[in-house]
Amino acid sequence: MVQKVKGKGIWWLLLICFSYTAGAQNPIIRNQFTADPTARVFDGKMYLYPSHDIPSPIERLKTWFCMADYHVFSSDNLTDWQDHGVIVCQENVPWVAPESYSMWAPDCVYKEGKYYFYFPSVPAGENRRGFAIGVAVSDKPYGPFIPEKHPIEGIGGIDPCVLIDHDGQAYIYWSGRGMSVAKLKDNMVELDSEPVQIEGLPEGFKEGPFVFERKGIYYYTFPWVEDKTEKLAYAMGDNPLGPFTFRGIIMDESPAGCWTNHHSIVEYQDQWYLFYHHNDYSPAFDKHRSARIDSLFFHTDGTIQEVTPTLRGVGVTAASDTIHPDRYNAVSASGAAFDFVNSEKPFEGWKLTLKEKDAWAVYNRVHFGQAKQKTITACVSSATGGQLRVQLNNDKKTLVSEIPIPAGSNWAVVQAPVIQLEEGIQDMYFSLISEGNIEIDWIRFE
Ligand code: FUB
Repeated sequence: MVQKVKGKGIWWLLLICFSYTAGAQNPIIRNQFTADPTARVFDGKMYLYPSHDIPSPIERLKTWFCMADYHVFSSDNLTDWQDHGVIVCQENVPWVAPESYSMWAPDCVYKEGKYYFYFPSVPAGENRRGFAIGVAVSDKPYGPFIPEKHPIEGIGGIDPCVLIDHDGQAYIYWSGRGMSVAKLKDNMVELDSEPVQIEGLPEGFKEGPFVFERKGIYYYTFPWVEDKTEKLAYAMGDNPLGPFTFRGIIMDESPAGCWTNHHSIVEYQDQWYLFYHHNDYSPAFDKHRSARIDSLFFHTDGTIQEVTPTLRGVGVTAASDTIHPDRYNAVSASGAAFDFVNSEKPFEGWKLTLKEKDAWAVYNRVHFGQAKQKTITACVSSATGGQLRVQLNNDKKTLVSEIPIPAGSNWAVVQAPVIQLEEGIQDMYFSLISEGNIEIDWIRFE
């Protein structure tokens, strides 16, 4: 239904809102669960190899992890992600137990023209117990991947991570029965040394190793339970085989209680990023997780600055794209909150509620180009009606627009003229300047 209403320089365009899916904010993949995100840069493009949580079709896993396959995603800007579809599934791996639904955290590396995708799962066979780690090989980072017939001999465990050192030697790290490492042969599918335990790590449950090198320092990073749930922690060393020296926390426990975290750390276009997961789309069940990204910085001595998880994530949002203020950088101490638009359908995303006068939210990095936008469009809902002020969050608090929100019981798309803008990338400040209670799904500029 579309209804146009005109009044006082404001155009109202009332209709049922469509839920737009834009990238750039956390979580980054918005139509399926994506856990254990391993990010790798191949040919100047970011590829994401997560595991794929699904609601369990079998009783045994109804309250546990359940994963049948892997998708791969890619992005040039960390904002728009392309889903290349399923690259490996439990049915097409000869050694995996059918219906084990245990395609856990993977990794993928490139060596001499081939992409090697490493993944743990449960092997078939009556006497087989626990997890093994297999490999699938492709000519392209997005497949098709051909699985090896057997898992890697000599590994029992989960969460593979492969580091290829400057001399071409590859190392495989995994967890399960301790935290292990071994050399890989040139063929990348067999061990070339006996597994050894990583030395120098703190006591407590650990899994999900991710190892990378920067400026001659090897970083051994891992989820670690020091208290109640997993933190991301790290140790530093000067050899891929260790020993490592424990250096502290990369990301603290989730305040929302998601028990696992699992990550990767990668440099892209001169910026380091932490990929990790959180149960954004499934607050009541933490085995349905979603990949996130935040920027990561090093101190001058090479230690890692602790990362605070954000809703805003990374990347720049085009002013013409849908801006979701519910993925804010900051909000007022009271009167502002986010919630699902439709709690029955979490993938429809969130809304921002401003529920008292002067409640506000800040959303950073919107690109206005030459600032020629004339109209602001917002998808809003308000039982009371209210007045939304939109400003740039600069020293002058440039007034971009004021949008009267009509009282009503449905979502409505409203438009108002742009008063003033500035060129380039700007931070936005949204506030309720009247009494009332308004909800905002998205905003964009034309
Ligand atoms: O996704 C299943 C398991 O949960 C992973 O293998 C662990 O690292 C944890 O994230």
